[in-house]
Amino acid sequence: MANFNIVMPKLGESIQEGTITKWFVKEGDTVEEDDMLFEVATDKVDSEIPSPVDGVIAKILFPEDSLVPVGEVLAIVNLEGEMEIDDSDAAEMSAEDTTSEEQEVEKTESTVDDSRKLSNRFYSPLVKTIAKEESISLEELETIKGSGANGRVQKKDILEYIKSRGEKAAVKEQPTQPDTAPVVEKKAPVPVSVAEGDKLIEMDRVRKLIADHMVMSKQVSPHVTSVVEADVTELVLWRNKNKDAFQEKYDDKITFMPIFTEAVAMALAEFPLVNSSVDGDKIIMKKDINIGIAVAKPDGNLIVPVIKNAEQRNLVGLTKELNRLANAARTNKLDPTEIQGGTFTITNFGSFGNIIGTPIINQPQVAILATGIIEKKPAVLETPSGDVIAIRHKMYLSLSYDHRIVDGALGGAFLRKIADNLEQFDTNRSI
Ligand code: CO6
Repeated sequence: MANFNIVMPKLGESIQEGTITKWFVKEGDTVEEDDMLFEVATDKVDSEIPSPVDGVIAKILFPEDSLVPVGEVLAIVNLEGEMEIDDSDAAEMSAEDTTSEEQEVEKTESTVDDSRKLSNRFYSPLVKTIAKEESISLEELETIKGSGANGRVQKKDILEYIKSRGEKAAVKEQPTQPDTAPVVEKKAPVPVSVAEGDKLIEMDRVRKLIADHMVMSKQVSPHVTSVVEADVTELVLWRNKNKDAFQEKYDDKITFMPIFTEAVAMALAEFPLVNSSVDGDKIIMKKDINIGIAVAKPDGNLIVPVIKNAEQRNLVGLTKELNRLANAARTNKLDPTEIQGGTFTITNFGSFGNIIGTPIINQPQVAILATGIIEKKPAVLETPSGDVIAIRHKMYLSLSYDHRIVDGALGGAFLRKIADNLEQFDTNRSI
């Protein structure tokens, strides 16, 4: 019987497991290639996974909310449209379908690779690798209580076991390398009373991640925010004049964001200390200029895809990449690599008609720019024949920066440079 195993995909270099947050199919459903099967969430990103084949869902092996290692079989699709499956088929296909990297893990495994001989429990390659690294014997592994389907030992189970084993034994260990991720002390929450009629909303996983990330950033970096006003009349007139032609020529819309991004990339090249991260007592000045763009998602959450090497792209390239990433972000189609490696972030408060904002730094970066709404305003212009009042397009730009390494002089000069780049936009540019 021809079965095809659907396995947990590898969603990024460092990602070893994912949580199935939603099944779009159930056992017995007929699927066609590219029909969405399930949604998977990792620490980095959520993705919807399509079926690579046509067939019938013969078996779903993990329910929603299961945390599953990469390469593990999640479901079996019968390619001949039958519902019955034979367990030996599944086991066979499962072994064949593991990636070569995982097969390598299995091959090099010596401490626990005979797991099936002692009991019927199955251990994933990830669990076996951790067991090996921690010198946990098969007998010891058998004693760990598993929280997965059918009592399967998951990564969190073995990690918890290792932690409690360490505490019990009170072993004095050699100090390890300091973790570069900032350690944040959790404060006791302020007690909250719930009155009749109040509505309780459980935060979803991404909201919790955002909340933790924001609290961590405020605790790690002393934030300072500076603000400038920029007269962007020339670039607004240029954009409005070229908007339709751009759409026609490149089949894409040009907004102000790519122009802001270009101005920021140019300024970062001149002020490389703003394009840095802090690691303990060291400053890591980044070679690449990778600009993250905060994108508001329809579900109310926020994600920051990254335009890599922004300083090497022209306005057309920045526009296309920004639109592509924003669309992928809104439809949960971002690849995890597309939200990694940012060295600076821009958040457009103008999207909500706001004039100004004090954004929170996206760690481990050291600065973030907020762009306010462009508005027409009366302004005083100095001319050879005296001052005049004119209607100009103006906006506020605010920069929050990490005072550990960026002082007011640097932060202020960098911010002014962005404003200058926008004010000096070359209106003779062709698209
Ligand atoms: N001024 C004037 N007009 C604007 C502005 C400003 N600042 N921003 C957008 N627009 C206009 C834009 O030009 C479009 O008009 P037309 O071109 O004439 O059609 C229109 O508003 C809609 O723009 P759209 O949002 O579609 O595209 P844009 O390229 O400007 O922005 C985006 C792309 C992905 C940034 C945006 O869609 C978005 O998601 N914005 C929300 C960003 C956000 O949530 N920020 C707060 C997050 S909290 O910062 C935070 C990181 C943490 C600390």
